[in-house]
Amino acid sequence: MSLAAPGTPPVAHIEFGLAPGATSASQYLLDASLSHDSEDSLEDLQFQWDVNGDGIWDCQWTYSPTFEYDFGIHGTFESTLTVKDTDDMTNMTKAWITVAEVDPPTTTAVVTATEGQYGWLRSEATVNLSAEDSSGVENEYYRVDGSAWTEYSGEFQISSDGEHELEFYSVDTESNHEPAQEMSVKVDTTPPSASFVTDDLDQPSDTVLVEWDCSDALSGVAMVKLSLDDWPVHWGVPGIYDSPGELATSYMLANLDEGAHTVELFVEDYAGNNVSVTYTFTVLPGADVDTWWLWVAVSAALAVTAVATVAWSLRKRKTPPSA
Ligand SMILES: [Ca+2]
Ligand SMILES: [Ca+2]
Ligand SMILES: [Ca+2]
Ligand SMILES: [Ca+2]
Repeated sequence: MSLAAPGTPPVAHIEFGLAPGATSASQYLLDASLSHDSEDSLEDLQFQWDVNGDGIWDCQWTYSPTFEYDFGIHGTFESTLTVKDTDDMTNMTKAWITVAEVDPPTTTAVVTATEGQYGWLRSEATVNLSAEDSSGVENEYYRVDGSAWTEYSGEFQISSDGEHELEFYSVDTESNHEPAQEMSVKVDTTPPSASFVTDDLDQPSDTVLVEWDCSDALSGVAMVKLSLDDWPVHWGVPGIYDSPGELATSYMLANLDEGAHTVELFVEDYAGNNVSVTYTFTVLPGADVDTWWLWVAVSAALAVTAVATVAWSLRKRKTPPSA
């Protein structure tokens, strides 16, 4: 009877460092690739890890010599690696890993611009970022409307009209990444459009219906003011921003004096941009009798006549024929 020559146990070896692409100082890559065995090649060795030193294996036996682990908290951890060869002979080694700090920085964005209502800005927006961290801030990053991330090196501008998405985050000196924050930056530097629909230069009546069109493509029309000869005669506000009401698009001017009059339409959007348009017309001589009232008076007279006629006919029908 002969015994096979006994093999020797493998030699276990640990290397470690931050995992590639780590977003926290506690995300590590452990590497057992320098482990070896006299009889077996690296491919035939199996590995098992207890990275955080709590006495519980953090994985099953695996042929992969690398293992990613996130400690999640700061502290010093006793990491254990066990290596097994094809003879089921094992060996163990340890390493101590210190996670200094895991709290990400906190970044604040300050947007400076001329402000309107409901978050709308009517000027180019200037953005300043500032970040705080107990271990120190390494870098700040930002991007606008999903473009490539840019390293922050001082204030920057968002100038084009529109509802922009600003994102920003910082990384501390321990490689802890702050989750990106989002902020809406709404820029509207374009005034509303406004024009009168009524355009007759001469008006034969002292009652004039003035009609207009107005709109705003970005923040929306917030207010309409109509003035007659510099006196405000009509104010219109649509109300609640999210579900605005209808704005009037006409106004009846009555009892106008003969001669020239100017109406001014002033329209403002929610960002605070405004536009004014004017319309000048002349109430012709002899128009001081309001034709609308004249029409009412004539109609009333006709109605009275009609009622009187009906009453007279009914009365006549009820009268019995004379004997
Ligand atoms: Ca061996
Ligand atoms: Ca463990
Ligand atoms: Ca930190
Ligand atoms: Ca606008």
